[in-house]
Amino acid sequence: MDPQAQTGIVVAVGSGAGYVLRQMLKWGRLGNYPVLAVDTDRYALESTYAPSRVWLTDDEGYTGLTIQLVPDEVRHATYESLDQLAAALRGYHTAIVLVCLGGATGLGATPVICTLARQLGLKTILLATLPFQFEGPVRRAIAESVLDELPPTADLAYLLDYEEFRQGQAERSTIRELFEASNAYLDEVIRRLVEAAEGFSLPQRPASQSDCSWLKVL
Ligand SMILES: Nc1nc2c(ncn2[C@@H]2O[C@H](COP(=O)(O)OP(=O)(O)OP(=O)(O)O)[C@@H](O)[C@H]2O)c(=O)[nH]1
Ligand SMILES: [Mg+2]
Repeated sequence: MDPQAQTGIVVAVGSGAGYVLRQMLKWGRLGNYPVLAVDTDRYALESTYAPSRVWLTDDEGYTGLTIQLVPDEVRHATYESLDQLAAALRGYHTAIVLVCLGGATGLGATPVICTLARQLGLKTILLATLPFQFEGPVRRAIAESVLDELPPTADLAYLLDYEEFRQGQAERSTIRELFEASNAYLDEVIRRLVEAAEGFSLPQRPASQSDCSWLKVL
């Protein structure tokens, strides 16, 4: 660990995690805690409004132009962006890495980013989500396919299965309400992880105090 490191950083990988981060920044309950957004999708990346952002792309801007990415292309683009990622992560003592699994970017980039963070001496805490059933079997299968290989790239890994989380929501919740509820839940979990990593309380308390029982340790 860097003896100079004063604080950790929250890292959102992929567009799903970026939407969560964007909402968290809007709520402002993290205060000025450092955040980093990482994505292949340039538009989604910019719309997070995160002060620190890394666009995963190769020299030709290839990934940002592709409509349907595959994880191997993303992994390649992540390796191409390693210097930028290292510059964004260096000097922090902890990385709290959020990935919403289901697409190619989170899947391809997260193991590379967690491995890099650990190599740089950051304690690396991974928080991954699994897609809702209504997103279709393909997304879920893609997400589940990395549940063995992803956790060992971090020091500590937590999983939120959206489908289990849905059981705790009102029966007739709309898709929009379910994503909003998961954003609020992840906001709270991340703030608790920050508080645990830092040993201090963030200034703003959440409106609701939901418990962490939907989380699994991987
Ligand atoms: N909490 C929350 N989760 C979301 C939101 N939007 C998407 N997700 C979740 O994020 C998962 C990944 O979504 P994508 O944005 O397609 O994934 P990606 O990592 O950017 O990958 P590609 O776009 O395929 O390169 C989805 O399957 C959803 O479960 C959101 O607004 N809030
Ligand atoms: Mg995306």
